[in-house]
Amino acid sequence: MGTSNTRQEIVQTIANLHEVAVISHMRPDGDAVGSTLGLGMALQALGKNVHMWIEDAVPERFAFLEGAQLVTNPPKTLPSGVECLICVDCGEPKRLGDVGRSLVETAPFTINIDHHETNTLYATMNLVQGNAAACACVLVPLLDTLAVPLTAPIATALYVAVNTDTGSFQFSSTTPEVMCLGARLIEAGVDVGDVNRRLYQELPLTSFRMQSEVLNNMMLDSGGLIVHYSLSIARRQDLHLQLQDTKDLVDIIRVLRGAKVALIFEELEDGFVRISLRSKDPAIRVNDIAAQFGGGGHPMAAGIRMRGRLTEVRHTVLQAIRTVLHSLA
Ligand SMILES: [Mn+2]
Repeated sequence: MGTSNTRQEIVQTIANLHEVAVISHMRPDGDAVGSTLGLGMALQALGKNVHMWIEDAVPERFAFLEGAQLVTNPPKTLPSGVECLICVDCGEPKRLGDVGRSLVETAPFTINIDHHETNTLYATMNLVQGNAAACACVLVPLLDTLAVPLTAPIATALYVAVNTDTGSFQFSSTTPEVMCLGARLIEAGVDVGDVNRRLYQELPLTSFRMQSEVLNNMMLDSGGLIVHYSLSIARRQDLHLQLQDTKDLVDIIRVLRGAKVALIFEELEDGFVRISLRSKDPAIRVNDIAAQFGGGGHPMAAGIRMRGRLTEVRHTVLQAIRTVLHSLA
């Protein structure tokens, strides 16, 4: 367990670096991609040699961002010139993927900038704000202290990060400060209409097939307090879906009236089941439930990767949620 550092300490360290790598978590969401690009392009603007790495490909949905093609898979070993590995939006090294985790272990110096309250402070220097709505919200004041001008491409990447991590500025994490930050990014040149059209109004046909599958086959539990859907390998193959197509499924069922917890169970090829959890009740902290099974995340949005058969894993996790619901009743 490392120590927490001040923004000023992090800035002084970053200012003296010449070659850095910015890395974020696998299966990247908007905050992972936007924070990687926003920080990466800002450090480039300061004249640094910058690598940007994410273990899985940048999702199609975020490919419009300027600089998105600069984000590549991390190399197996750290290039010799890289003085520091900066991890963004990543609560623990294993979320970077196997390659990223080994890079954290071997890098001469690491910096961890994040907003997961479960962050393990795994880096040499750590700047973690567990109450921040997105990692990008931690980055903007950092970039200000670094005196990097917010260009339109940098602002757009950071805007996508904040927009997606707050559910389009809808979650309770959307404080006055978050709205002010959004306003600043728009002032810096974000084309709000264009960004939102690309993020939310350009869904591929496969996404519609997936949505209809989920709506037709979702299950209710505990009198509708829990809504869940399971995707087996066989079913995914029948539907001709890639893994990436299943990412935001939990948001489709989360909106059911009366539901307090929504889950997606997804059978993986390697004998694991991937579970996405969402809570709609602050009294039900799904990251605490996820932690019982080696997972983590935020109180209202968490994930688990658990070994076992789909039906058994589902039974075990649903039982844990019923227990929590029962304790609150
Ligand atoms: Mn995030």
